[in-house]
Amino acid sequence: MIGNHILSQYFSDTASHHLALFGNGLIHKTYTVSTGSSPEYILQEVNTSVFKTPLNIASNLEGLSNFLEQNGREVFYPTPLSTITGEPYAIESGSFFRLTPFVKGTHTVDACSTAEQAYEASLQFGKFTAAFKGMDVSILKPTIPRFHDLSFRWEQFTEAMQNGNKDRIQHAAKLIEQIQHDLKIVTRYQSIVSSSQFLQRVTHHDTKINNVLLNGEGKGVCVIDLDTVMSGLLISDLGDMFRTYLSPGNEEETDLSQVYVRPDFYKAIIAGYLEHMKDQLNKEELDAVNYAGEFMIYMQALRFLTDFLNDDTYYGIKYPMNNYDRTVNQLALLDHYKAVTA
Ligand code: GN1
Ligand code: MG
Repeated sequence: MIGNHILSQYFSDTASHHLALFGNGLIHKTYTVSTGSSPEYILQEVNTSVFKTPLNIASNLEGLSNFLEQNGREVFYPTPLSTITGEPYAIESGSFFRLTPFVKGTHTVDACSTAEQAYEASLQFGKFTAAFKGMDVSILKPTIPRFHDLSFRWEQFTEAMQNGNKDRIQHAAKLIEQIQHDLKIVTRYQSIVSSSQFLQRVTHHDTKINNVLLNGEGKGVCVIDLDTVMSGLLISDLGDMFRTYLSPGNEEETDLSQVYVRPDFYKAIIAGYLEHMKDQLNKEELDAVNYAGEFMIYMQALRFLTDFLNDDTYYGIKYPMNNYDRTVNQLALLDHYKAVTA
């Protein structure tokens, strides 16, 4: 258990600070810090095998806040505090820790269970991106290189087909065929990235519902978890909301009768996103709204399948066929999605 030696890099007196493990995040280890009965800070140990350059995250956050300040704009999101010596992280035995204020009166949900929640979350992600209109996004550094680059994910899949586990390749023959059958999703991505009509904007890249803080009335307060904020495309943020809010069953669901698209949630995501973004999107981008869901659902199926073929080196698994089942799940969702948006 980490202890007060980390906190002492932030506070001169840590005698009354208590740490408790918090949440169920798969990537970072998270703790609450309190001196009384309610949490006052969130302490996170950054997973440096996923985020190999934590200083890029800090540099991006600084770039964002400089832009807001210089342009007299405001959008609220919690940002890490500096240590007593002015550093963005407390470093201990090579591990990086950061401390962020806990936003009082807020909570998160792990599943999107009403269309109102879908609307509230989507509105917050659109508001976040919209606040940075006009920013030179080339100053943002990649925190995970080529994270939502579908051509790169396709290359990784091709590589796994050559060097991956032979038995698994054989076992997954049907899924591989389905993936290959949809190659046009990759081709459309390639035409989008080479088109000058698709603007690079400040993009969150992890628009799951639990990355939005909600207040006691269930209204959205702000987005959190800014590690993957980088320059990116509309299809990433909108697409991952479609991928993760539309179906009542999530990506772990093996009962496929629970995996389908709720049309009212679909409308709510678009309405929420456009609330702040409608004036910024051009015709080509608006025409790609439906493609966004195909793009993200397909990319996730591809990533799960690639990891399965590579003997599960990236995603945590709970049982041997977990990544296989996740691929089946995402391909089923893709079929439903295509049918609803055709
Ligand atoms: C990972 O574990 P989580 O929810 O933070 C992944 C996302 C995937 C998601 C699929 C850094 O996110 O891109 O969509 O799993 N994040 C990273 O569950 O790879
Ligand atoms: Mg996350």
